[in-house]
Amino acid sequence: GEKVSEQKQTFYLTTPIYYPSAKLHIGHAYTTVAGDVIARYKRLRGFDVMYLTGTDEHGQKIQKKAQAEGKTPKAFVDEIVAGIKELWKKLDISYDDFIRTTDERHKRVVQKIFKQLLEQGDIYLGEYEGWYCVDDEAFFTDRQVQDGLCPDCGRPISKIKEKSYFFRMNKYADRLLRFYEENPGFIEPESRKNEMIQNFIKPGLEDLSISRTTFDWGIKVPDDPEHVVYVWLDALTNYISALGYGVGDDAKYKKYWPADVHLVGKEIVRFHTIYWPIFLMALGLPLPKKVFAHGWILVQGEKMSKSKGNVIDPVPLIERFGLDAMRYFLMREVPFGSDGVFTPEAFVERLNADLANDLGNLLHRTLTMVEKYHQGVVPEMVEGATEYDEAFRELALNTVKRVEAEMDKFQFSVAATAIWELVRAGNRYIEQTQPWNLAKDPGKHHLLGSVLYHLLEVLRMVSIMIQPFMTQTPSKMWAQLGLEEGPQTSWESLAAFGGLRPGTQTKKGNPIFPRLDAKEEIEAIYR
Ligand code: ME8
Repeated sequence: GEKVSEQKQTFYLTTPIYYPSAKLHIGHAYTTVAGDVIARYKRLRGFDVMYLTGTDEHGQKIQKKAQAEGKTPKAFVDEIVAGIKELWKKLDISYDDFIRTTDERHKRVVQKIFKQLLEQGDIYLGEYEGWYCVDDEAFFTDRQVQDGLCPDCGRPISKIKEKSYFFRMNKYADRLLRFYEENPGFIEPESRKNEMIQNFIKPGLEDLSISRTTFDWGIKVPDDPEHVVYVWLDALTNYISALGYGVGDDAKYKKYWPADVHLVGKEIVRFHTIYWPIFLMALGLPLPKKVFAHGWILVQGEKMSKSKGNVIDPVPLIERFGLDAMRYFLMREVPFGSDGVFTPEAFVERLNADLANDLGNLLHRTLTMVEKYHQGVVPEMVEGATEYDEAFRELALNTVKRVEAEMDKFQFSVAATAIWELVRAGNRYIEQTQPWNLAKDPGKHHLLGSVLYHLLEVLRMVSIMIQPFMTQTPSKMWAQLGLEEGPQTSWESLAAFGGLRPGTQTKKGNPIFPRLDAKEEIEAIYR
């Protein structure tokens, strides 16, 4: 048999499954890139990663949209899902599986779960009366609805009355509170937890309506085909149906569940930290280790959303500025957990400052000097060549530690900032050591070589650390630094300073991030 100690530690993470009701925008890209950054980082650290994304395809809204376009719901979603997969390809998203709620593998699990919960008495048949917003696929109480308008999107909302299956939520409220207490890291950021407790759990959880008879684009309730399962029980189950839970081959379920983290936008944290844990408790299954709620990307002060028509499409930005620029900006600009604003000005400014001036410049300057002063060959490092070396080396090694700590906390923007502090220190080190002056004195040639070595080695370390964020730049840097992917580009090689082998032939190329004409580029984005 296998030895447990030789098995890799697993890491299972998920994004929300998105509604394929329209083309996705930069907000969806934000969550999915963040997930990809985690997935890539964990793989680099030796984990056996399972990264899941997908689509939430049922419901009245999609049925109506399809009808309006004269298509069957399935044909309608198939087209959008194909576009979503294209987008993830353009963003280099390394997902391991893509679950669709229309997949047979998913439907079977939802029906099985429904049946079990009904037999157990957690679900009962009753009557639902209330407000339902088709656009948000959400139900609201009388108190929440004013002037017949949806409290979320502001559109007219209708009152409906129909037979419905209900889930007895409140039965699990105390257990849920105890779980929060015993698992302090379950909801992040912490402020979201208090919101859940004060606004939803403490006032008492209402029984949750989990079926509908007013439309039929959904998973049929077993033995009562007039009903389709209402969206959240269907949607949330994706996180285990994708692993084969409960039907046939459940090897993946056994291997990866419970999830290490569900990434979600803050507007759906309630469903993930109240409904989902309660469904799992009722099923007697372990709960996910963490739900991380990130903030919103705002445009002109408002949440970007399909219904407001203020969405930004990432594709033209990728095409004009490059994939790595897009990924870097998304992860660097906004602290994960807070809201952030997208503006063309900030975008172009960030690319010019961090990518062209800092990183691109450091690589290009360094390789130009190595070519000019050392025939393009990596020199030897000598101890104590300049008074700046030790601090520079220490900063490099400390940066590795900081990046590791921040990545483990999903603080991507802090991790990226730490890497860029090192890059800027590299440019400063050039000013401090003035290699061009050392070059004038033949007796100092070994000192000059050592300075260049420090710069090249830091560039190597940076190229390794940026891998989760950037998927194209590291190999471009390696080509110029004369490195091949392998031990010298592994995360483990960051443990000590000096992994770069003297004698390696570098190969200077064009600047990897040319400076942008800010005015022209900003205007181009506005167009
Ligand atoms: O809610 N800023 O799907 P959805 C940041 N199907 N993130 C944003 C964003 C923005 N402006 N806009 C969207 C659903 N997102 C359900 C989920 S899960 C079992 C079911 C991201 O298509 C963010 O992750 O409306 C948000 O939670 C998600 O897209 C909502 O996607």
